[in-house]
Amino acid sequence: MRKFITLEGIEGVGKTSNLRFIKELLESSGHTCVVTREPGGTNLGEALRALLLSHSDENMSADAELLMMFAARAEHLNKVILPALADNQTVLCDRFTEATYAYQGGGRQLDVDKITELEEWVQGDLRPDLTIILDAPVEVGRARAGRRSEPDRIEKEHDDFFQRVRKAYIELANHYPHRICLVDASVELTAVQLQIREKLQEYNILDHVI
Ligand code: Z5A
Repeated sequence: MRKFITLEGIEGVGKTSNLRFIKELLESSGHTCVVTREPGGTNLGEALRALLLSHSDENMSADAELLMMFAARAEHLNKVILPALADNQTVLCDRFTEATYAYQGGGRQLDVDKITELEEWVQGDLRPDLTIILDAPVEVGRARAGRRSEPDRIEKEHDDFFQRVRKAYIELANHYPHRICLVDASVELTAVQLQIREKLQEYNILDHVI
């Protein structure tokens, strides 16, 4: 019954809002869920997250950023994700490696082969059973996020950076349709949640009768 499900998208598209909804749906169909996030999810991961998002090193190199994402991920996999899956629990993760392809590959324009090499090193064969990408125009996500808090180091990037991130996400969904899907997140929350429920059924994570 255990599944590994990740939620992705540009800032402000509603990942946090929809994680709770997905958890409740999964639990109502018998899953025991561990909800976690990247970068983060462990003491070391949260410390790396603070470094990655703070303004203390505005000129952090793109390579250092990439390696810190995977350092946090290695710790997260070993301490949280793999033990939970081994214990037959479903892991629901706010961002994972698809974020690295989108932000460091698309946004920072790093060589995708470097990301693939790190992915294979850190994860081996492990890939999420389903990645839901919440997709919305950059201006929609930014307007929603902007209403809430001051931008962090990555959120301070310009619109063209986020346009590349969004494009990379869409390309990932087109490349791996058997495990990555897009949901239109530009519509109101209940309409987003309806699509998420349908995707969970389509990918056989949820029964069709719930
Ligand atoms: N990052 C990376 O570069 N590489 C990696 O490998 C990884 C991450 C793993 C931290 O991510 C940063 O790390 C992120 C990418 C980078 N930087 N950026 N940008 P994060 O996930 O912690 O932070 P975030 O992307 O900035 O997420 P967020 O701002 O927390 O947004 P969200 O969770 O997607 O949205 P939300 O909080 O659920 O919703 C935002 C607001 O919109 C809120 O007021 C909601 O009530 C509202 N909302 C939500 N849905 C709707 C709808 N449908 N209609 C209207 N209003 C809505």
